[in-house]
Amino acid sequence: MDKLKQKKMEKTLSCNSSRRRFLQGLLATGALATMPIGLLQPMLAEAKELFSDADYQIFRNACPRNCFDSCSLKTFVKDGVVEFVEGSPESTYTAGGLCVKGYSYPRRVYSPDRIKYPMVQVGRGSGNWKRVSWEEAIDRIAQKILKIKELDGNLLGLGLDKYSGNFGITHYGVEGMMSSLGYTTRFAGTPCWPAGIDAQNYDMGDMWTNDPEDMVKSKYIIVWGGNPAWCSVHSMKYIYEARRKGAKLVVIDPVLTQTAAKADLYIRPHTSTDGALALGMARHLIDKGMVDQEFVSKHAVGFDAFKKYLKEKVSVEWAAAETGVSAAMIRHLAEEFATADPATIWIGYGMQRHANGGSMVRAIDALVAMTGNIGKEGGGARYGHLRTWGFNYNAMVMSPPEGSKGIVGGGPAKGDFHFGGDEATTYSNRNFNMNQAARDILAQKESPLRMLWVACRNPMSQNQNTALMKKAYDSIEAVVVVDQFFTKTVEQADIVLPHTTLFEEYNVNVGYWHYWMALNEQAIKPMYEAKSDVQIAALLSARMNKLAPGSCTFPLETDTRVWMEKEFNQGIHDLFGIKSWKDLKKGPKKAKLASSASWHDRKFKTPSGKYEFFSSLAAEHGHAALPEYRPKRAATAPLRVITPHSKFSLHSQFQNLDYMADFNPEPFVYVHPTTAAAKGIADGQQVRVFNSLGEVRLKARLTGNVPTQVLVMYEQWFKDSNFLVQKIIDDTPADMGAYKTGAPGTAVHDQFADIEKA
Ligand SMILES: Nc1nc2c(c(=O)[nH]1)N[C@H]1C(S)=C(S)[C@@H](COP(=O)(O)OP(=O)(O)OC[C@H]3O[C@@H](n4cnc5c(=O)[nH]c(N)nc54)[C@H](O)[C@@H]3O)O[C@H]1N2
Ligand SMILES: Nc1nc2c(c(=O)[nH]1)N[C@H]1C(S)=C(S)[C@@H](COP(=O)(O)OP(=O)(O)OC[C@H]3O[C@@H](n4cnc5c(=O)[nH]c(N)nc54)[C@H](O)[C@@H]3O)O[C@H]1N2
Ligand SMILES: [Mo]
Repeated sequence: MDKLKQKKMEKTLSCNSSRRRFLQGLLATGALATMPIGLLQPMLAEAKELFSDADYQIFRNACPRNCFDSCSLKTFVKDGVVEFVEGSPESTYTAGGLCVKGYSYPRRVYSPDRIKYPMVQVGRGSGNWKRVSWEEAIDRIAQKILKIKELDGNLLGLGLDKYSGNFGITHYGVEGMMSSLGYTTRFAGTPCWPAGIDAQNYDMGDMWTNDPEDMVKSKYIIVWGGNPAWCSVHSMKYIYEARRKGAKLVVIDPVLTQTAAKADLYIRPHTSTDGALALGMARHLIDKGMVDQEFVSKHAVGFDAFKKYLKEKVSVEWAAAETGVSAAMIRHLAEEFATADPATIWIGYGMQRHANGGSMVRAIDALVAMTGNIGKEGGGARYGHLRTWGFNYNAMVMSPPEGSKGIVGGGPAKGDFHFGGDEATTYSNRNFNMNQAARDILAQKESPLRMLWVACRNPMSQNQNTALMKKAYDSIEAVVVVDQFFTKTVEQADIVLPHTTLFEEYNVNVGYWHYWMALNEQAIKPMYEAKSDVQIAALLSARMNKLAPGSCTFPLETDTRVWMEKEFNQGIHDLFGIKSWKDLKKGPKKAKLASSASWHDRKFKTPSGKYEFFSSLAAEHGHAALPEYRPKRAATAPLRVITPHSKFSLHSQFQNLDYMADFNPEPFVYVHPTTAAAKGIADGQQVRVFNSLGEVRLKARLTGNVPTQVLVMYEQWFKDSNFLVQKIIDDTPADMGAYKTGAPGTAVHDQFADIEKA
């Protein structure tokens, strides 16, 4: 760190208590490994003396972001102000520490950039926002909804785009709000992990992962296309502990990530070729007779067919040519993996965001299965789970008003909890593909999408092909966004409604990686005029019924403690060993697991009840029945582009805060020096990254951490910046995802562009 930066850091460290604790937290947990701890240690010691628990009201909170770690927090409040946050010590997973984003929360609450009041934009994109009262904003929205019904005879012209802004259980009230108005248009699918979900469902009948805390028992850990050092910091301690006990860590990623930097062995395949790598390893294990015969004969079906496929179509040399990893290395890796017991593979979500992503996951699953590592503590094909999500989803399930019309004969839609009853067999919601939202919006001729409600979601930032998205939004008569900041989507809205932060409401959160549940208490009063999604829905309901009695069934109760009460059931209570959500006031709780291993009884949920190397269901859905290699997508421009997740942001969140700008002030495109030299590009030079969709202008950073044929930019939102990776990323789908999530995944890392000096 240079002198200037150090001076700045010293200054900011001493500026105020929340800032001070932010930095202190980072240092104490090493969440920001790049900081010179030695230099700041004295200030830390001084800071520590300034804080005593007795001076604070302490609340329980839960980070509701879409993240592996779903942390439980302790929030320190003085005079009604959140001064700082810490990780809960009671959760062995959070273990008292947070990530850099978590420690920045107080700044998020008190950021001067927060949306404070309902506002109306005069001319989308103009920035000409006028403050209006809640009453006026809600009245405008209600009038518009009634108008749509009058024009079309149904509400399919009203759409909801919601995803992962807040995974708190009462936020499903947003879906409930839509159902309570009638049959509407929904955006089905997820931009995140669908291809891998389907892959694991074909292989094992469900997505289910070992407890991450049992990685300490592993003897061999492969992190394959994931970057937990940034995206799951709390998992790293288990990996380190396993290594201390002698385990080997292998990272497979085209980019030399911070996780790769911690590995014993780093392997760099060409992007989109991991399937070939896994199959090449599998072929070698067959040649060497290093297969767990008991598992493949007793607990699996189709292994002989898989073996036949490997012998006929796959060789180690072929895999080497396809992946760029040497044949010797493929053999070595296969043998080490098969010999270690237990051995595990963490299948990253990044790896399956490819046109052949689901197939790659199936090939990797097969490798874990044939070595007998499925159902073992410390083993497993780790991907994710929803085993702790057995809530009632009352918030989501609302009856439509009498006489509502929707898609005739549509039947219940996938991912839509609102079905059952006679009417649902006659009418249903209309589903668009979330990952190709723009196409579906523009293609609709009947009941066109007239009004869009966006909550817990930032599509103009997170959806691909910005130009097409803009065109789709331009075709919508009214866009309402509920958010905390003036995001890229808010820029394209007519009305924005201010949302509370997690500290301003009650809620409860579980995870899709670990097995903990945490309560989120209201720690402070709502800031400015901010309201929660449920409060907004209740306001809308009241207004709708005033204007047109019986037009909305959403209840007027807005205390989310009452809502939470209705979400819990005996199953959840038993799983976590609690009697009520109130027990979580004592601290987060972990699910009682029969074993830390998923599939520990080897009773799979596939049609055969066994692990399916050969899946008839996959074939029925138009895929190969076997985990066959699916070639990579044909290039559409000279270089490959990867746009993964950053340490300093969670998608479009956090990087916009000034706390983060201090650490990471601007975006870069990371280019290999050889590629840069060929284009005459120097380090730090302004460049344009472009393809047929558009261009992104930013500075280049030259680094050998990326391969010669790959450009890397991180998907992030910098305040007051035009930077947006989606301008050059298209909406090509992944091969799988439609089965379990209602739409295929999106191939965001399977992209192409060129680069030149700007
Ligand atoms: N700090 C932070 N944490 C996060 C998030 C965040 O935005 N920031 N997001 C959260 C969410 S929603 C998710 S889904 C997860 C994502 O967690 P991860 O899956 O760990 O993260 P990604 O950044 O999507 O991708 C991981 C890696 O995949 C690599 N990759 C891309 N293509 C290929 C390929 O063809 N082969 C191989 N082997 N590797 C490839 C990329 O280079 C990248 O290093 O993290 C969660 N946690
Ligand atoms: N190029 C590229 N694109 C990607 C990815 C990639 O790796 N590369 N990753 C993909 C992945 S894995 C994911 S998960 C998606 C994420 O896609 P999104 O879920 O759209 O991502 P976020 O940027 O987190 O946007 C959430 C928004 O919700 C707001 N919000 C937060 N809390 C609340 C709340 O309580 N109520 C309401 N109403 N709003 C709230 C936040 O301020 C934020 O604007 O992006 C995908 N897009
Ligand atoms: Mo995600």
